[in-house]
Amino acid sequence: MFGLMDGFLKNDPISLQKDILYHVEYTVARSRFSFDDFEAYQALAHSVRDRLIERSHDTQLFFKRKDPKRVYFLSLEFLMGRSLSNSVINLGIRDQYAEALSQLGFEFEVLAEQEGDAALGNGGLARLSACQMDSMATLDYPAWGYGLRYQYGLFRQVILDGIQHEQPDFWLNFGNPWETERVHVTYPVKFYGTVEEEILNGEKCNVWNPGELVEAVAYDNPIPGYGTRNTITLRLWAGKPSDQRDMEAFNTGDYINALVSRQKAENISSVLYPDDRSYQGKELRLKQQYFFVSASIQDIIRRFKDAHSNFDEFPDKVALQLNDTHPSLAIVEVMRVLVDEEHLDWHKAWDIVCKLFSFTIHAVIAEGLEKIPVDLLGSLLPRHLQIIYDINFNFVEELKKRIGLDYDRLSRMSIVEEAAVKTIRMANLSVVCAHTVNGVSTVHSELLKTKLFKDFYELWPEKFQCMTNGVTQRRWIVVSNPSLCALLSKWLGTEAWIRNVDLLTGLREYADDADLQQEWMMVKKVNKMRLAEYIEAMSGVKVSLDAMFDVQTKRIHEYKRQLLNILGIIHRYDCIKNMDKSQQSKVVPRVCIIGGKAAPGYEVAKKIIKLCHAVAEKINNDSDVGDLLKLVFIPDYNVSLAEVVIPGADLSQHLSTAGHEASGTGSMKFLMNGCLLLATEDGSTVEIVEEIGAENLFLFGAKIHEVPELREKGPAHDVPLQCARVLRLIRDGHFGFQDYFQSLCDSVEGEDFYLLSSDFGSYLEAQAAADKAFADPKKWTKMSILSTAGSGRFSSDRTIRDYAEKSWGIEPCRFPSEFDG
Ligand code: KOT
Repeated sequence: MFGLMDGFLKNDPISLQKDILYHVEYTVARSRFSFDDFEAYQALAHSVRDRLIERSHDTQLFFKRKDPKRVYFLSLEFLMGRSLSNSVINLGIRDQYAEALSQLGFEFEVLAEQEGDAALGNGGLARLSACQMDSMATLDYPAWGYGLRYQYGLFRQVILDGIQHEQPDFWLNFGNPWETERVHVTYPVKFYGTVEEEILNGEKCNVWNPGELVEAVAYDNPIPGYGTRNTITLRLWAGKPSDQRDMEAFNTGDYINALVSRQKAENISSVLYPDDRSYQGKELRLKQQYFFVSASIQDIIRRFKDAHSNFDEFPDKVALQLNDTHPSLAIVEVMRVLVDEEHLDWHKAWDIVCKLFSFTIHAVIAEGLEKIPVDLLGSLLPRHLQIIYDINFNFVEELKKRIGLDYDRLSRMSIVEEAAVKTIRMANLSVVCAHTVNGVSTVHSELLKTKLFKDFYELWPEKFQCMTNGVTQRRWIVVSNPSLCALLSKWLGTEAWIRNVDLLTGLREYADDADLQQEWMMVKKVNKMRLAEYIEAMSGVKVSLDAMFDVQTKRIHEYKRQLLNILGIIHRYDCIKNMDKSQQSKVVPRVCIIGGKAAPGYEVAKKIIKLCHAVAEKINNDSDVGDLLKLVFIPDYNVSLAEVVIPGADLSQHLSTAGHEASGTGSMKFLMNGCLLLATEDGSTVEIVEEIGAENLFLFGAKIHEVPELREKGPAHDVPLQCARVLRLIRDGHFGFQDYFQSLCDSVEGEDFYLLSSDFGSYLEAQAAADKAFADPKKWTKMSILSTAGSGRFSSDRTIRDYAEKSWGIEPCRFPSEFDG
């Protein structure tokens, strides 16, 4: 007999084939006798989606029955990339699908390439959210992700003559098979208008009469765990015109304007802001923040009220995670709902709200903290501004009792900044309310305590925690590096490391084993071949597989110092040019690979991209240099490209000026893939050194505590000769565009805020050490094995356990099933 606990859908290759053909015929509406790769991908994706939906129903029903405390992860950005391979691997049915497809005459890998990236985020913060969702599902936590369903994701980067151009990312044009539109899950979101005091049941209360109403519609994206039936949901909101308001407008006869205003509603969720860290006080951005916060909070409260009637229990059932300050209006929104709509007493409501939130900061410097102009907030969300003032009043009164009338400190800690433009400090609001505040690496968390939030730390030391970032080994090894995955399972004698990555330490005992080394090098070679093929197809540059593949891929930022890398490459080029043949024969050949997007308005970053292209043009066409040095820029770097680039890298560079990178997560992905790091002692690198030992990577540069003094020395400090020579080559026009590049050179020889010149010598030494190690394959391979072996601590599984235990207070809630792998 068929039991309700059995899955409805079968996963043997024949059943999968039947399902794929069903979707070809009835979902994609093509003949099952004739369909192309893209149509096959669509049908395949729909058949996978069916299985995800089944599991997510089971998971939700189970959660409902158990009613555990849930965590709601609020983030304005999720950088999910592709879903197909990740889903079938987590479901444990990749091989069955591959077989089913091959009998139909298709190759799984080829179809997987048909999928576009879901790029609903900028960089580190957004990809971290995606990794954390994977870990929350895998570890069976009762979790939800909430965000915005942008119609246009992060811009596509197109390079013309070395200059970055931005083009829209029409990612939804061909439909998105992974999401389900929940037409019945909609909430009204209010904007503008006025607040009136009214008497209700003899009590004074504030009533917000909005000037604009927009409907939020839910789109659910299933996130399957690995080795479990649990499948959680990432719920993304899209703006839709509110019929209620529209009918009024249409009835007044203003047909055109009524239609235009419908369009405006959709604009709210239309575009992702492409700058990850500057706040320009844009109204649309604030609207986006409130829109997603309001819909999410309504949804969360609705779910709570389905099972509970007393808000005293709210903090026992709900944990709210703020991913940076972007969702921090949630604090104010919950206060508003509890006080104005649920009619709780202010102090009781505040007491509840303070038990709900944990707050993660990703910024490093005070200028990175979000501030919202009071005028803007007051016009868009008049009631929220009142509530913030009230929160601040109570806080400052409390503070005076604790610290006395230290006005400087009081004004630094105030949520309201009384400057020329009066603003709300969202980070202060979040620290005041959250029960835990965390940084994303040990050094960053210390920095928060000693610099950014020193005043708050002294007041509430117990709030401050460290949750070092991590990345998911499912995507960053199993999906993107199948050869390494197979090798790891073989040598560890188990696949258990995919759920318990600490087992990778078991590799250490074989680090000198000649057989493992041999196989390890083969795996790297396979991955380098894949990357080399991509490079040739994309740029026409042929690269030698014997060369060291040296990669720096990340957003282009001055503090990340791609410029230092390029100056180093010019130095290498200059050295090779000045060598005789016998000296040249000793040079370790390099393929330097740089990739990343610059924010559209970030002129300096765009100049760095142009310089990279100009230098590449010169080097790659110089027959004196040949295979000894190549430089390629990979345009439009995104998650799916990272899946090709990272496994193929021998060396990766993480060059941030010490004290500027909160954590860095790219380095963790490279580390897992046995790529050696060349890095400054910044962010999470400090912890990587603790795990793998300083002898297994190439460290260089000023340390965090040395930076202020070096900066003090300022423009007067000596530019080392080697650096000066490289800058002279640029200034003299060796790479063309002489005038255009002068300002980049000035920045190094002038203020040198990011300390390129003072770190240059030590950077070259680290590069020389890397060359030397690469020339000794046994040594290099051992270092590479030890890198992977020591990467366990940087799994997002560990990060999520940290959050669950130290901050959210939640327990796993695993669907009991014979199917749970
Ligand atoms: C966002 C807003 C203000 C300031 C900084 C940010 C920010 C920081 N966005 N992304 N990040 C990166 O977040 C990653 C995940 O924590 C870190 O690894 C990385 O160091 C940050 O730069």
